[in-house]
Amino acid sequence: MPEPVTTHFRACHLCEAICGLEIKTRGEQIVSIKGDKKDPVSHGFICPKATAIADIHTDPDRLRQPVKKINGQWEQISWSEAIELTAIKLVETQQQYGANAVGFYAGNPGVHNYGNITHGPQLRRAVQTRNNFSATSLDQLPHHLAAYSMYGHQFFLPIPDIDHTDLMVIFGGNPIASNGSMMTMPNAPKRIKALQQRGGKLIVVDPRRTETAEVADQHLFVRPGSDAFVLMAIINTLFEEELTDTAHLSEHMEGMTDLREAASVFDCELAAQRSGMSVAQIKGLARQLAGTDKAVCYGRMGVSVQEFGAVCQWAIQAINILIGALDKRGGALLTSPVFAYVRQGARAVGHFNRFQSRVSGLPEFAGELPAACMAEEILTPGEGQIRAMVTIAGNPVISSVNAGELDTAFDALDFYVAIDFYINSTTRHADVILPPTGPLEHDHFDIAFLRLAVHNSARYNAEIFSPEKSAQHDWQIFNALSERICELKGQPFRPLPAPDIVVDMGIQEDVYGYAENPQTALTLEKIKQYPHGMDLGPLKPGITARICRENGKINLAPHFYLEDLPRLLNASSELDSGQLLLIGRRHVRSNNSWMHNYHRLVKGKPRWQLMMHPDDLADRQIKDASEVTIKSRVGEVTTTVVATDEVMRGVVSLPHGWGHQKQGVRLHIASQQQGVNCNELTDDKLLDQLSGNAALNGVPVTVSAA
Ligand SMILES: Nc1nc2c(c(=O)[nH]1)N[C@H]1C(S)=C(S)[C@@H](COP(=O)(O)OP(=O)(O)OC[C@H]3O[C@@H](n4cnc5c(=O)[nH]c(N)nc54)[C@H](O)[C@@H]3O)O[C@H]1N2
Ligand SMILES: Nc1nc2c(c(=O)[nH]1)N[C@H]1C(S)=C(S)[C@@H](COP(=O)(O)OP(=O)(O)OC[C@H]3O[C@@H](n4cnc5c(=O)[nH]c(N)nc54)[C@H](O)[C@@H]3O)O[C@H]1N2
Ligand code: SF4
Ligand SMILES: [Mo]
Repeated sequence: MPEPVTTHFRACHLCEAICGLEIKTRGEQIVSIKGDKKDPVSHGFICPKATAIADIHTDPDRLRQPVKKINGQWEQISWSEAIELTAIKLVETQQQYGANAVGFYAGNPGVHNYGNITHGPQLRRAVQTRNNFSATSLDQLPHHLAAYSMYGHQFFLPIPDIDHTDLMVIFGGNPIASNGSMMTMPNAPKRIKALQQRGGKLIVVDPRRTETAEVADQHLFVRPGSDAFVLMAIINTLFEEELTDTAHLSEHMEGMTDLREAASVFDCELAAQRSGMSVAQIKGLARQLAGTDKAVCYGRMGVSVQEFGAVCQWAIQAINILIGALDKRGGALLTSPVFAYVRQGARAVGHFNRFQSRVSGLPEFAGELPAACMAEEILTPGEGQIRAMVTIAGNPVISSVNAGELDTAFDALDFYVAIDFYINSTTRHADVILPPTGPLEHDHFDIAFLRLAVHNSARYNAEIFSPEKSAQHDWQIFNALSERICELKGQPFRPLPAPDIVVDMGIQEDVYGYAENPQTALTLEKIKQYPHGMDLGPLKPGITARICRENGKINLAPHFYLEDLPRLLNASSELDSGQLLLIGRRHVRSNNSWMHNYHRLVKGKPRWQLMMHPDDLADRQIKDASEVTIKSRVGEVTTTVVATDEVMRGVVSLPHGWGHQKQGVRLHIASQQQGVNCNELTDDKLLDQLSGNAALNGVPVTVSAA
């Protein structure tokens, strides 16, 4: 008798779309992975990455036991030895060189594994260092800075109500490939189609005619890094042409005069000159946004991860406020997740620039320093130099700026422990690797992305496979390490209960819990009764009661944005200089740096090449499909070029996440792929100086025949 087939429902943890999956298993085998048609938000949609979860589960390269490097060779060790060794090394380093001699880097997948969110801070408290880094400052830090300074809470993130809007303007986002970001919207293609079918319009502003631009009603090319001029000119136009509509918020905001004055120097002619867009296009955007009852402006990686990311994200919030989109159906709304979010009455959550990085004086945000300065903090001698690193679910040697220098930096450490289940370009430098359980071996609750979703829902999923007896979840590793570190330091320590208990307590304390209404109160037990997810309805207005600033008002003009505008105005005009600018790109079959080890995702047409405009190639007498060398201030790589007018003139595009060929990487399939690491070109000194966020887009490069 073959074993019976069991059906499980579970959220996909790979990207922000958190699609519902239907996973069938027989014994220890995965029989199929399909979309869960009954999921209240994704309705059965999945992308090609979902089926690769089976490959992660069975991947022979995935570590299942701690390993220690002895004379350059990896040896398996017991969990107790691994925890003891790591705790002692970290504590000794701090005792010898001071608290800040230990650094942390937390990568993206930790946000998709809720035990990292509930228990990660505990390990940071046990260690206590200023040198905390994460992928946030390679990504969405400008969103948090705007949320904190304008609304008083770093997670006060209004989400575009794409399911009800009639006009969406996207600056630098490609949801058809990414499935949305800071906007959990599974099935981007269908949601965009629905918007168009109800007579609405999608406009995309992007230096590349992306997959999203292809389906949009209008695509406007923009020079990388110049969006801030365009956005400020839109604000200026809204004021000049008296197109603002802020009646429903007027009691709840301040700073309008300052905003108006600041924007007044950004006329459309200047913005056109800098961006390559036309005055008519810029004015047209302002007029359409203001003239459409349900309209929303949204900006993502392209406008966050560039030299003026903070100003861009502030300006986008300001535009949504000025056109009356904030807190309106079809505009931008705050979500109502079940687990502890922006609570009514919460005051000033987050902080900024309380301390600065040692070498370059970059600002902290919420206790983290910019990832762009991690290498120099490791390599620059002096008091406070990082001598030991802890990385959690990350691969900065591929994902972070100036990867070559970072590779050198990780090699120079006295001690390095990685909490990760792969030996990748970064973790190959580790002394100890502590591998957590695989994705199907632990339970799942989306703390982060249920907060960012375009439709409210809640979902808890139990583990699908029991892990091996000795295996440890991420949160158990955090508990064990924290406990031993505290013991060695003589600090008090209280272990946290399992993540599901932490979440249950959070739910019960919050708006869906007992505090509000004992009859309808939600608990995790109740949520568990909805295996496909519990539908909590569309996003609703109600922002004003949740503003977290002391005076209860939205600040339209936080001073540091105003102070950053001269930097923008003084920025050199690359459009005139003919400088080539490098941007990134994402593909639906790829996910940052860690999904290239699965045959089903890397097969087919190569997609790691450099894209370049045919006229730019002709100018340099370079042939299509030839090998080219791309150089920046910090490095160079050689790869194949493809001629395409998908990118505008003066712009070249190379995707990130590739380049796994380094010695010692144990990713058998990924290391055979030809793609190069584009972050060997991105520059740690090219930053959004206000927020400290890296500028991974708009990097000046030269391209020549190899
Ligand atoms: N040039 C350029 N660079 C970029 C970007 C870009 O657009 N252009 N994008 C940036 C962005 S937005 C991001 S978010 C970063 C991502 O950068 P990182 O977060 O540094 O890198 P990832 O590739 O996501 O890291 C994946 C690692 O996490 C491990 N992992 C997976 N699941 C788990 C788990 O459950 N527990 C643990 N402990 N480990 C796990 C994997 O084994 C893998 O080694 O890259 C950034 N880098
Ligand atoms: N398939 C897939 N999905 C993913 C990921 C993945 O790696 N693969 N990563 C996930 C993560 S961690 C994130 S953060 C999200 C990111 O989600 P998105 O931001 O939607 O994804 P990107 O493809 O980086 O889109 C950025 C766009 O900005 C454009 N751009 C570059 N520079 C500029 C500029 O100066 N101005 C303007 N206006 N546009 C510019 C690029 O051409 C690109 O189209 O995706 C998530 N989803
Ligand atoms: S879009 Fe793909 S990778 Fe992202 S959650 Fe859905 S199935 Fe998973
Ligand atoms: Mo990201």
